[in-house]
Parts: sequence; structure tokens; C-alpha cells
Amino acid sequence: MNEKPVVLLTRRWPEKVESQMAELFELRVNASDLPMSDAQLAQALLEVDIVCPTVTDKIDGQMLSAANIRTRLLANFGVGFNHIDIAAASRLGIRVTNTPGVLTDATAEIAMTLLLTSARRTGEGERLVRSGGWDGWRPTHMLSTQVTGKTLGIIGMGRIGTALARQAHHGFGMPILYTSRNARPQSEEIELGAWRCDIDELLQRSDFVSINCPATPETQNLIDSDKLNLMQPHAHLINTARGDIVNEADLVAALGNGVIAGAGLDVFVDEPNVSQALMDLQQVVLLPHMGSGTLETREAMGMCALANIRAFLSEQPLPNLV
Ligand code: 8YV
Repeated sequence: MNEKPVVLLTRRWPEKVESQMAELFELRVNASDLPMSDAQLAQALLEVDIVCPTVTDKIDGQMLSAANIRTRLLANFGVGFNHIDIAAASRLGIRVTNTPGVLTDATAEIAMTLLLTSARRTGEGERLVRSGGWDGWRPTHMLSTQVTGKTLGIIGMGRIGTALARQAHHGFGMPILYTSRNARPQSEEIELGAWRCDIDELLQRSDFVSINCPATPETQNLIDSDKLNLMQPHAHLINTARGDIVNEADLVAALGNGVIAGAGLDVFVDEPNVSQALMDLQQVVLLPHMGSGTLETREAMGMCALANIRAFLSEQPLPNLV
């Protein structure tokens, strides 16, 4: 009988997926559930057939330059793969897969949550009640900005951007501006009240701006002080994509100087470290990278990675080859 392939989960996965994988493979799981060190990851690449990394594992060109790498597949748990050097992997013939689609709605929900929380100041309100500092209702207390009917600009109209547009347009009557390499089909633009424009026009005309593009060399620091200066003073910036698409120091300055009104962030440049300057701003909503974090979605992400592994092992086309 053939030996079972050795598969490594670099973090704990939902129980339902782990148990299926344990039946199929010689499964190694990082039981500590702490991020693995570079040395541990490099060692794993020498020892296991398939590594299943997450956003907390940086697999760079240097790591992939080691001799005698045994790993043939990196089955990433997540849609974003900016933590993996794809070019270096492909030079070695290592295939990389991801988990698109299954996390679209959950991530769009968190973008909408951040938008609503930032606009309606509900994070601040909750902190006020819990602190015991609420001194009662009055007509001018904690006034915020209405969401319904306002314009939402979406940078990156892929799966998640489109799902967010759908929630915002159908749920809150928001007209949509978007940037995207390719225009969406006209029927979809009509359904979503969506208009494609360039990023500068989007920033100038939107009341809310949501970042939903992948992190690439081209999008690194895409939103810097020049771009923030184009936004309206009452506008809010939402980021559920990757932290380094926004220049955090420039964002802190823009919020501090009233260049924009607020921000909602699920992702940061140096996770899990969040700068004190951001923490000090009341008009920023901070979440711990929980876009895809529903049980249903995390299970589906695991099952999607498993489907990629099974296809790889049976030499079938990989459903989500990067
Ligand atoms: C994941 C994400 O939870 O899929 C992504 O790209 O940002 C998150 O939703 C994370 O990346 C897990 O690796």
C-alpha cells in the first residue's frame, strides 16, 4: 500500500476539516496554534509533501531557495497569497492554490459592518455605555452620518467588491463607483447602480471608499497622502483587503487633520501590531482581521483547500491554482 502523503497545517483549522484530513493523510498540525517561525517553516518544506499556510506564514524567495525541498504543493488557507513568493515557487515547480469564492460574502459583511460602524459611530457608542460615561439622551448627542443613499466607491471590483456593492446597493440604496481592470458586465452595472471610473474620480466623489483589491507591488501604498487628499472631509475609508495597500502613517495624519472623517480597518501593515497612533483615534474602527471569520466560512475554506489537495494528489486540474 502506498504511504499516505504528509500534509502540514501551519495553524489549527476547524475541527470538521482537520478530522477529514487526518483520515486521508499523515497530518501534521501545529498544535500550539502560534505562528510558525521562519526556521520551522523552512524545515517543514524539507519534510512534508504539502504545506497548508495562512496569511501568518511568510514563504519568501529565500526560504524557497533551500536545497532538497520536498514540498510540491502550497495549499493556502485564504484567498490572498501575497505572503507567498509565487514566482519562486513556480521556478521550483511547486504549485500554489488558494480558497476564493467561499469567503466572499463573509468578507463583504465585515466591510459593510466597518462602514456602518464607522459612519454611525457605534464603536464609540458602545465604549461610552460600557465605560459608564453615558449621561442620557439629548438631541445633539453623538451625531453621526447617515449611510442610506450615500455613494460608495469600491477599489477592486472582484468577487468581494461585487458582493459588497450588492449589499450596499440593495440594502442601503447606495450608488456605486468602482475601479477595476475590466468593466463588469453592463447588466451587472445596472443591477448594482455601478459606474466604473478612475481612482481619482472615485476618491473625489465617494462618501465611503472600500478597498477590495489584492495586495500586489502595484497596490502597495496605493492610498497615500496624495490620494487621501482627494477624498471629501466627511468621507470614510474602509479596508478589509491588506494593510500595506494603505500608508498607515499618512492615514493617521489624514484622520488627525480632518482630511477625512473616519476609517474602518480589518487589516494592518504589521499584524497583529496596531500602531498606538491608530489606537488613539476614536474615529477609527479596528478589527482583528476577521473578514472571513465565520465558522461556516472557515470550514468552507478548509474544504476548499482539501479539494485542491485531493485534485493535486490524483493529478487532476487544480480547482484554484494561483
Ligand atoms: C483569511 C484573508 O482568513 O483570505 C484572505 O486572504 O485575508 C482572510 O480572510 C486569511 O488570509 C487566512 O489565511
